[in-house]
Amino acid sequence: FKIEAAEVTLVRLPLKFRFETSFGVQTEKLVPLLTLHGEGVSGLSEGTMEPAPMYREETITGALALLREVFLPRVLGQTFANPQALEAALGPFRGNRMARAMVEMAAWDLWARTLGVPLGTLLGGTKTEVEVGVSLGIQPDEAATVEIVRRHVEQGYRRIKLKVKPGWDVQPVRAVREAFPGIRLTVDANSAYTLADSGRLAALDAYDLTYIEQPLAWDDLVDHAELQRRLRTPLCLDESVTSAADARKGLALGAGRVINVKVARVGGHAEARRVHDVAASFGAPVWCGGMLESGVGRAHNIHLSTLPNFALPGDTSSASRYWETDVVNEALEATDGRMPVPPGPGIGVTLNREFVAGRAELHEELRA
Ligand code: OSB
Ligand code: MG
Repeated sequence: FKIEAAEVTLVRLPLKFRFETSFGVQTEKLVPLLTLHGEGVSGLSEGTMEPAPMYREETITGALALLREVFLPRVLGQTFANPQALEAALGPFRGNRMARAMVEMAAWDLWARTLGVPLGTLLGGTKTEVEVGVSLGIQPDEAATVEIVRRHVEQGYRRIKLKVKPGWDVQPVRAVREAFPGIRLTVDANSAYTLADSGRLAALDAYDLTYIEQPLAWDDLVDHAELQRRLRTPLCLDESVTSAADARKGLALGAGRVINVKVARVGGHAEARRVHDVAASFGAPVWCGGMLESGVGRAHNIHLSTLPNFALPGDTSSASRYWETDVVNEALEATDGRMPVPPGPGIGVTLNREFVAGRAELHEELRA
């Protein structure tokens, strides 16, 4: 397929909830969107880098410059046999995986649409719906935590993940576990702890957590392996895994027993599938993480989650939790913790062009 033109759009969306994590508080989302045009169809993707390098090192400002000056010029006007060939064309570039993923993911959508096949099917997935949980931000107190968990358990979400940080960990977990003895419960620290906190983290062993997500540094595997030796609860790696090679090293070291796969963090769908396969070869389940995506990123996540070793519920909860109005026309809503795969070719959603145009803070068109 030939990539004839590209559009980069930046949209600001107000979040319906206040999302507090160990990084701080978030109340809106800046969404970079990429559309690739070619063969009479277009492919869509969403960048998951943030304005500031808090989660990982990439930023929206940096990504937009890279797309404009390096990555898009490398693919515009070119013809590729398949998305893997496009991935190889970007292969010489180091790091910046979220920015590269924008190009790669839009190419998968474009290619799937030219073939008239759902993206999940093209990736080798078979599910028609995927199990999802919810990621809940830090609440003001234990009563508010139990209350918000109750609301989401009642909606049928298959797993509750609580954000934690030093000084707010055992308290919410104990309160929630006492109120809901049977739920699948996890915590996510977003790298807020060090090995010196291993006693505090070991106290969480008493609450039957499915895993503790990314307790230690964003670029660490070695300390996670030491921590895993001190805990019964499995560790789940998020920030630390940017590739299938990282996944292999992390699982071989014993740095964790579960991997949160975020397609953009690892550079796109082809690498996400390799992470999925590596984890399967270790007998480790993966699940699909989220970055508060709009409907474009959410649809990509759902399609990726149709692969078989996405064996634990992901973070791709209903779009209506996040947005009053989404950037796509289709509703992406879970019922009883099951998210239907949007049918139709590619990622199965279409841009609400009028809404996006009205909200665009930047819009650029590029050609070869
Ligand atoms: O660590 O999984 C994370 C959101 C932004 C950055 C990092 C993370 C998250 C989430 C939210 O946990 C998941 C979602 O609802 O999309
Ligand atoms: Mg995480």
